Amino acid sequence: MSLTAKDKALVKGFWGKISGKADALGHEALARMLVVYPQTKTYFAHWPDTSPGSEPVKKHGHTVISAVGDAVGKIDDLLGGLSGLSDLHAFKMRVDPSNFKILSHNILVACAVNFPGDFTPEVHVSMDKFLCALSAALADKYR
Ligand code: HNI
Repeated sequence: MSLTAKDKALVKGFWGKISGKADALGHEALARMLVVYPQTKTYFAHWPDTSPGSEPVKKHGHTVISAVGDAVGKIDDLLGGLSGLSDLHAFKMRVDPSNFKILSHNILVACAVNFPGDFTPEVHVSMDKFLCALSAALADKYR
């Protein structure tokens, strides 16, 4: 299921509208992932706090959503563009790739909650396809 030119245009258009508020989106997505899927907390056991609004969750929400924004810019070559990040998740953090789907789901929920006007069903489909492609690229170095 590859991204069409229309998907790419919708993703870039949506991101262009929301990028000024990306940190709030990143925080909401990460905080929801940690609360709703508590098994994901095992990867962040070295943080002093994993609750919504805590400093590490805010900081890492920024890190993750900046990387997603960066990936929007690399939408024509996600495999190449994300290979370094894939290496890190596979060999340093050792994140089970099934978790990429969980975070993607929470990013979509956060988009819907924060930007109900811009997050139309059409944008929803294209963002879902984009996050699937991003997750596949992140999982590429695992084997
Ligand atoms: Ni992820 C670190 C991006 C999904 C667990 N992660 C990062 C960094 C970026 C990043 C960027 C910083 C890397 C560095 O040190 O240079 N992560 C992303 C993106 C996604 C993602 C774009 C998917 C959309 N990561 C996940 C998931 C998990 C995860 C689903 C686990 C549930 N990531 C981590 C952990 C770290 C991390 C753990 C290290 C964090 C720290 O503070 O030590």
